[in-house]
Amino acid sequence: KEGRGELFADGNFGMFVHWGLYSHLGGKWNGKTYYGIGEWLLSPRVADIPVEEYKKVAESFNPTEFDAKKIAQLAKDAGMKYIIITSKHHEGFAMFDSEVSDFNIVDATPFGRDPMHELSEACHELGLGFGFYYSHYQDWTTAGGGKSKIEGGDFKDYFYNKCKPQVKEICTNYGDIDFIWFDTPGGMKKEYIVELAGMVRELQPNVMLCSRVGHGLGDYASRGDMEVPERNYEGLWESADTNNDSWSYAWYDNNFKGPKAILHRLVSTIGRGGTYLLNVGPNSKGSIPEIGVTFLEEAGRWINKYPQV
Ligand code: JFZ
Repeated sequence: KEGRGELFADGNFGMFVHWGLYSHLGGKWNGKTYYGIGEWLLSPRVADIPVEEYKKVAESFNPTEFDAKKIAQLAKDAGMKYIIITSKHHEGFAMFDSEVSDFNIVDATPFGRDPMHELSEACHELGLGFGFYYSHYQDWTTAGGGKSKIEGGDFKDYFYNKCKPQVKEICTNYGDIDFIWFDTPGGMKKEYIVELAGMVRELQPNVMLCSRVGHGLGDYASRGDMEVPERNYEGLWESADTNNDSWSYAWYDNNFKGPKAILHRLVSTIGRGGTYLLNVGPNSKGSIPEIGVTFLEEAGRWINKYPQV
């Protein structure tokens, strides 16, 4: 891996990981199951959990089975070239050690470790690329954040007091970063996005930004979710998909794509000139559901059957 964009030219297959407090809940709140995408549980559209109650969920989040080396090795065995993981999703919870907000995995949970640090090291050791998902606009538990459940905040305050400084942290504390996968820019003004993307490029000159950063400032296009595009596109593009139906772990979701389905989608995407970003969802304990692991390994055995030249 030599420089900017190399992973796109050479990679074509990456692992996406959705993991957060929502993974601890797994699609269930107060005994009731909410079907759909697990990471949206807190939203008014789903279980509409009060912010104060949601924050308490962190007190019992203790993913002691999280094994960064195992996840990185799985990606490698599956034939993938890099991992992109949720550092902060719309719920506002930082899955990394943050000085900016206490609502993070090191300060707010009994786990007390920084899994992003562990995973970035594991990827670097295995020669895999590494990147972060960061929800820059939506932050449902911070005043002023996009679609916040807290009334009366100012986006400017959220941007300067949380979003920008946290993005600085993820661009500073984890070595070389290959991707920042910003998402759902919503109504964010161009000036904010210019400022944020500019800071990222200064701190991490080799970073690739996906189009969801907003206002056309990305390096490559991220096509619609969970689908294999039906035609070729110009330029660099990726298709983001998931290995079952939800992005994040949901207890009821056992609809895992088998090895043939994975390979079919991978080959269809690559054959049309794209990169295939396939998501997995570790659970409350930090483990990726076993069936999903087995299917990925099986697909990888076909990919890795012939030595690389
Ligand atoms: C977003 C998130 O809201 C979701 O939770 C997940 O992280 C996913 C990868 O990204 O959802 C989207 C964003 C954009 C589209 C679809 C779902 N889109 O452009 O089709």
